Amino acid sequence: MGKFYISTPIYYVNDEPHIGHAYSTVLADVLSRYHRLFGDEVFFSTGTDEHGLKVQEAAKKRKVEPLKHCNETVKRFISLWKKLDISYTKFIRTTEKRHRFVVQNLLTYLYERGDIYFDTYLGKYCIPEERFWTEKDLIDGKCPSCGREVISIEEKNYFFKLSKYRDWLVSYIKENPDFIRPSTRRNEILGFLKNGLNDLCISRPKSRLDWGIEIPFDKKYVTYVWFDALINYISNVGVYRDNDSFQKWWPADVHLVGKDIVTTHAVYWPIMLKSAGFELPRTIFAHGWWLVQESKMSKSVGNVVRPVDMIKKYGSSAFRYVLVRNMTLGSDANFSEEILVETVNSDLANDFGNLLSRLVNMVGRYFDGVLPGVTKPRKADSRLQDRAAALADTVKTSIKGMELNRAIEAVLAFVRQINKYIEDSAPWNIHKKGDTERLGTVLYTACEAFRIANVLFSPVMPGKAEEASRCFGEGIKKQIDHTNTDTSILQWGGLAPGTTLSIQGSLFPRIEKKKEINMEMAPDRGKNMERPVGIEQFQKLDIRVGRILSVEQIKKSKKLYKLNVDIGDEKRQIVAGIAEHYTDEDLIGKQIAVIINLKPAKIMGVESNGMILAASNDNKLTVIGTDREIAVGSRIS
Ligand code: ME8
Repeated sequence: MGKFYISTPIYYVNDEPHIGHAYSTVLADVLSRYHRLFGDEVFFSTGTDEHGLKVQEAAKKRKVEPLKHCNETVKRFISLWKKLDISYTKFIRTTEKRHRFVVQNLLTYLYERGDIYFDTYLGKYCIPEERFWTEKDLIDGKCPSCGREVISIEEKNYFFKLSKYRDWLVSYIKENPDFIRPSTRRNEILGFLKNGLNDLCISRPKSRLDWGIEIPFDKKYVTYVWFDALINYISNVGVYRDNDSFQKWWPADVHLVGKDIVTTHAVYWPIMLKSAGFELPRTIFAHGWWLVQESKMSKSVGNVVRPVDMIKKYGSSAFRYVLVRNMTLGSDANFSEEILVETVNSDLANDFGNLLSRLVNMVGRYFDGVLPGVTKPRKADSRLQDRAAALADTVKTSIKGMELNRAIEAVLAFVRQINKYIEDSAPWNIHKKGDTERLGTVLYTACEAFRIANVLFSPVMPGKAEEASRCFGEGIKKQIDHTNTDTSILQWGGLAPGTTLSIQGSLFPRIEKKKEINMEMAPDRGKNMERPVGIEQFQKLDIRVGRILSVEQIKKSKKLYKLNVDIGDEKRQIVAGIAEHYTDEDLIGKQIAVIINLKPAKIMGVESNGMILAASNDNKLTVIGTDREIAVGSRIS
């Protein structure tokens, strides 16, 4: 039995949790449950980030003390995690005494070791993001991360020597390809480190902000909220306090984060650990962004999705399923209730839920509800059994590779296979012929295959999987328990012939589209097009200077070229419809503008990973390039 330590970010308690928070936490929960299912002992860490200006200001707005504000808001997170069936091991709040003790201990250690020093700071500060920037980081004088105004600040502060560790970090990232995943984020961080690394200001004078952990060697200061927050990952498993636990769990296997906070996790955090003499986490995995109507959720736009509303309408299992099924780990995805309803109706109501009621009904009708046994299995029966065995391995491999939606697709494909097996075997005809032995064999085989599919779906939908398993009796129901690490439940033969089956209504009743969907939330592309684009939306496009290295005509297409384009850190294969406008000689060596963070697509069966920009007029296309040489990979903004 192995062990697996996974963490979510700890969330700010300035507001109630939204779908993004729900997603990261559900994802970590699903991974935790799969690991337990495959026999691992799991530590699943989550919590709340309660210090800093954001929280202080939220409390001020509500005219309550910060701690009171935190105590109230944290309840909304904890209650949501309960509603969402989140099986975390330990919840950490950064205002807890045990955490403060760890942060202060670590600060003292780093200070005594000479990696923290006192200096005057001159910089630009973004209040909402709580981050300092240098002049050259700014975009049009504004915060490069959120696009808002920054203020100039000059003050004395404590600094952490990030710069000292830059070269070490670059080599570490290069030598450990799995340290930052997916590779696009890894390349981003390597790009960020290319231009040097400034030391990090890790204190805030209490005169400006006092809601934080006091710096142990200077009472006039509190700790920068990010420095305090990152430490949660070691403090929740007992560093400095519970050596056995710390030795057992650290280093973490996966820090799951959103792509917004990769720099803090992949630059500050490893250096903090290195300086303190601790091992580094094995992987920092950045998932993509949930968008609503193709845009970022924001209160002012009014498109924030409240997880509590979704759970109330559709239930925890359906909501969890849609979250993990509809986002390829690492890429962005669009959330809409319409898509949710479609997914639930097709995968869960039609394929999965229906199968269960068909099976239980047939056993009811043909065998008085008592599960028959197998006699003389045929090829079709053993094929389904073999597929069940292979399925557990496929799911296991996908989970190890963090390809969650692949795992789900595999289980769903198996469910469809069971449906097909039923159609092909046609138990109703066997019944007419009076071949009870054959009928029993088919129904047992299908029920057992369903049981295995249900077990393999249970990490995604623990609530509904438990409900489904109840049809097969108490013993089977017990299998759907997140503390269960008995892997034998994945083996064929778990159902005992002779068991009485029962059904308690439809597992996933079909959802009537019109009745449930609040139309304001449904996608409305037409309206979207008329809306002006904000700077944040534009900044989401990662446009770089690329150089065309080779050109190849795509077979059977007059218009398409397959290009190999150097974009600095990597080479991309891009399909472009410019074959009628340029010869390969025109293009090779040309510097062009490339959107590099476009979802990969297959065009005429050829993978295209990015898009080159071109202007069109009267059916003529002109590729957009640079008017003088500039380093490949330079950002266009
Ligand atoms: O950044 N789509 O907390 P936070 C997907 N306290 N995930 C999303 C999302 C979206 N639209 N919006 C948020 C902080 N998330 C710090 C973290 S960790 C030591 C400190 C998720 O409340 C995603 O995981 O702003 C993102 O990284 C996190 O919520 C940010 O939560």
